[in-house]
Amino acid sequence: MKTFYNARHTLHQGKLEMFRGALVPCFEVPSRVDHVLAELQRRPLGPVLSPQSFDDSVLASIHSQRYLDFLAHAWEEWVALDAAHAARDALPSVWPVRTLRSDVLPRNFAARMGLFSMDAGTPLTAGTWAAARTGADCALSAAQAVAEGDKAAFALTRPPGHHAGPDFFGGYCFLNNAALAAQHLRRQGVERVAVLDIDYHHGNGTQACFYDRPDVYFTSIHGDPDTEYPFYLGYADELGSGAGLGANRNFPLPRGAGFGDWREALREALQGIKTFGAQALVVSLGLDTFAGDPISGFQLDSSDYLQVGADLARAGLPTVFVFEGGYAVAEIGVNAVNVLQAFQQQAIRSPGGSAGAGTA
Ligand code: OKP
Ligand code: ZN
Repeated sequence: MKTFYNARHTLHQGKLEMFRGALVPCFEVPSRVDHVLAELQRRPLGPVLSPQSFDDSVLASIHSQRYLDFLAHAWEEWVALDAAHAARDALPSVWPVRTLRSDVLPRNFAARMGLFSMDAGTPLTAGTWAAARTGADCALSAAQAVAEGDKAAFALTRPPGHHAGPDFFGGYCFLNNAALAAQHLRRQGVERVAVLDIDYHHGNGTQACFYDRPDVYFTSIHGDPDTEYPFYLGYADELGSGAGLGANRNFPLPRGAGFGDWREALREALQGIKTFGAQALVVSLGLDTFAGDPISGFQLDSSDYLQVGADLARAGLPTVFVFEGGYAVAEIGVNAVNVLQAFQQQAIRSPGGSAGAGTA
């Protein structure tokens, strides 16, 4: 499969994030993607390509215009406030929670930054917009390749995307790459698209983008939000709303869950996708389900990711993989490419999925 690589990812390098009352070094670091790229050069997955440039129309159909305008100009506004700001990243510190207004857009920069964010762990830097915007092009290029008949494609980019909602950033995410890929597939004529989120953290942003839509099914396996970030979404009783009722399915698992329970949830999630009648699949590929992840709590090992890739291939759907989280940097290349290579090998063995080529 083709990989669309965001060479501008290094322009986004957060310095510090707020964690337990202290500013600590960011977990979401550029070397994460460097390790995946290095592994792709060691193992024969396919060509590594630069993305095509897409105009802003798909972005504006997922994110609000006032949010996109804020992101595109936030850094220059931040530095205009005080030249000393150039040396440190912008973090929000005030939010319009219940009873406060978010319809009015204040002139004050901090007030707007809070209005468009969900946590103080996601620094906005000089190169955040450039990196995120090119990342969106990677996701759209991968979706385009699949729309044109490729069996699968991979968007290798950071910052990640699945926590970013219609009009907010957070959880290290700014533009929702997986949602953009799904929306692009819809616009290219795929009538029913599924998004499967296998990052450790619930993809609250992606769920929010499609919650009331019957044409995009969202399903996620993640740490129980009762104890795990993003806390305020991702419960099993979230089934969609209005016309989208029945097109959302969450599988929260307790912190500490092992591969057996995780894989059973994957089986059920894929069953839901099949019942929905998806014609294409977008996978939010987080690798923070790994036992060695420093901020997460599942127990997958590196060889388990081979099973994950093969299980995904047996769904028999054209698939866009979008890189999300994963903070065990030394192992993230092997773990990511294990999923992708096993997917590719299984897809060759049983084209069209498990129904195609029998057993084993
Ligand atoms: C992003 B993705 C750790 C606190 C948690 C937010 C986690 C965002 C995860 N310092 N901060 O889903 O991997
Ligand atoms: Zn995550």
